[in-house]
Amino acid sequence: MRTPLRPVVLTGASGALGRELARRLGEASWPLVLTDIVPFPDPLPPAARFIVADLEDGAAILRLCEGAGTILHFGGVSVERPFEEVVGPNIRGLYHVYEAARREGARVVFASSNHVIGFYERTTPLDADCAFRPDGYYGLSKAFGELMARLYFDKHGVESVILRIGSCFPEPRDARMLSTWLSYADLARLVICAALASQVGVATIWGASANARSFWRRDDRAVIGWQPQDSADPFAPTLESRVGDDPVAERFQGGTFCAIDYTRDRG
Ligand code: 15L
Repeated sequence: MRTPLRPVVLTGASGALGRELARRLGEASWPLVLTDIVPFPDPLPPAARFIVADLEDGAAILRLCEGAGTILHFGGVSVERPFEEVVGPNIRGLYHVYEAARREGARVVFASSNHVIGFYERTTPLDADCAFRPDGYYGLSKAFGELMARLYFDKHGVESVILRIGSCFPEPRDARMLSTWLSYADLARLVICAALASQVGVATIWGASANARSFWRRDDRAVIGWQPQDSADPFAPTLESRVGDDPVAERFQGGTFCAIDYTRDRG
């Protein structure tokens, strides 16, 4: 595998996906600058540095991105939370990341989420250029991030690969994840293709493995040359019947996030 010449910043390095990426990209000797608001819990890969930083501290983010060619932005709030908890890391923090990318001429690989479209029914197949239907403040912040990517490309030429991640876990856990699961290995290959592709503009890609039950169809994966190699399908016999008892969560693509604070038609 080719190794990027300029440093690769990874925000959210101490989170579940960050740790996985740090390990896999570290094994490939990528020149990583890992950052998170909490300490990195694993041994540092040989070519990596770790810098503790708050995404809300713009000066710190600019400093740690100096010289970077790629920013893998996996930091911030990653589940549904009250608005006031989301706004700092996911809106202001995202702005700091994009300002750093603009200054350095870096590409951003943005960990977006299926929760930008969570309120589509599960029976509605989607292409990546569909309208946003966020299912909470978290999904809304990710939609803001996707629009930030568009703004910074149109105005400043900053390239982004938007990964609209489904459910990235070691294994799928329930019937919904037979549609939304992304394996760790497919995630790593996706990030590598996103970072190394020659020209991407703004490319939006469904972050899901090759799942026969997927809700998602066309996207820009050909631009970066990525194809998933794993699939949730072998888990179907054990997971098909694993459904929850909340009709709102079961109806929409975003699952349980849709049901949080849901007050419409509840009777
Ligand atoms: C996400 O965006 C979350 O970060 C993750 O924890 C999962 O809940 C996932 O979506 C999902 O929809 O399964």
